[in-house]
Amino acid sequence: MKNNLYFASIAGLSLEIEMRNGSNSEVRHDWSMKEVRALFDLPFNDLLFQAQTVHRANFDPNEVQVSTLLSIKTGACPEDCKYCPQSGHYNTGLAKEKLMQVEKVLEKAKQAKEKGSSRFCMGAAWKHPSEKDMPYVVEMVKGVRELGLETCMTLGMLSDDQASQLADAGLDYYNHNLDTSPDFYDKIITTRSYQDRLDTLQHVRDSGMKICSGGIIGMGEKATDRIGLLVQLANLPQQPESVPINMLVKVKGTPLENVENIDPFDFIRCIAVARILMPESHVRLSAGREEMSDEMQAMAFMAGANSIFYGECLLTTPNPEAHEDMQLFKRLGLRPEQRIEKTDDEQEASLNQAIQKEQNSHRFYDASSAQH
Ligand code: SAM
Ligand code: DTB
Ligand code: SF4
Repeated sequence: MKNNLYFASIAGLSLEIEMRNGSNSEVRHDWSMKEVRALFDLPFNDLLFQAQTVHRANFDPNEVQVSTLLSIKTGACPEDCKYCPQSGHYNTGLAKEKLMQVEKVLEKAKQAKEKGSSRFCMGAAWKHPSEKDMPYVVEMVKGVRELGLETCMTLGMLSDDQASQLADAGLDYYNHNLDTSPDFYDKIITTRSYQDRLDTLQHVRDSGMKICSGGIIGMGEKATDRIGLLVQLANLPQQPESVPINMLVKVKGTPLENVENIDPFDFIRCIAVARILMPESHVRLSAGREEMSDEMQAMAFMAGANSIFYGECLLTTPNPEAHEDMQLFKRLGLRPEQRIEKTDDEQEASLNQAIQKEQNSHRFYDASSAQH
């Protein structure tokens, strides 16, 4: 196996990054703030090259996982997250809605599948689910699974027992974001602690479900807070399988409505560093795409993002229209990642296919062969 060594020297700190061609780069859980700062300080092109190299060692660089979101309970949330249009603490003019009926949720899931989504994410504006709501969300998970979609939920904090109930129902992913660094956290949320979030992630992990956890960039945080967030995520005992990187959607009526815009290149740097720190995770270019140009999104994919939310609405705010995304995919030669049901026989077949693909793979994307 051929190894490549890349050297970078920033502010007196030498970094030696080893890439093994054709195999996964190492997953580490001991990233220091200093090392991650050094990645952020790399010249933009060097950072993107490293991120692309890690991306290509672990994923098909032209495949993007596609998820659709649905708000199953909207607004009047008791939490005070300063970014959130659904918090009951701020007047954002949002129409509140009670928990959606199971049949309605399944109808929406069916539509998402018909549009080409492979995962259906259901979100509720709760501090945590109540016991009376659990049977309904369990029915939703079972129904969406029966449609052949991957399932994800984000319902706030979970107890051990609630995580087990969801895992038993077949929930694949639970989304619970760390949102920002431990230091900046209490400037953004006071009603639930960072430790509460880490505890929920542990309950999700213990139940056997996969974790989706990331954060928001552009809330007025400092560079060191972006580093702090990514270090927290990467150094979890097991890295999240899915890492949503949201760019703040500024909503009128929230305390963050007038926060300064983030430099788009700084946002791309966050994607690239997330890719390098969490080489085997799907990094999702999450909220905020409505404000991004096609070129900025293409750069995010180049930096290692390989998942998006698809469909004209996130939970309560707009997202690009589905046809716009498919046009962008076509222009960039990207393909939606197909869901693979992992029964033993199928898994073996997909493994053989993956090996075949590896044998035939080219290191760089050949645009001329993608014109079909
Ligand atoms: N209520 C649940 C919770 O917070 O755990 C689940 C839903 S909540 C809307 C899920 C995530 O959406 C938040 O953790 C936050 O990272 C993201 N989010 C909410 N409002 C946002 C905004 N205006 N811009 C970007 N991301 C946002
Ligand atoms: C995540 O990290 N981003 C999604 C999902 N997880 C649930 C939510 C984005 C919400 C953006 C604001 C809204 O539409 O209400
Ligand atoms: Fe509630 Fe979630 Fe919004 Fe926070 S982010 S206010 S917990 S819906």
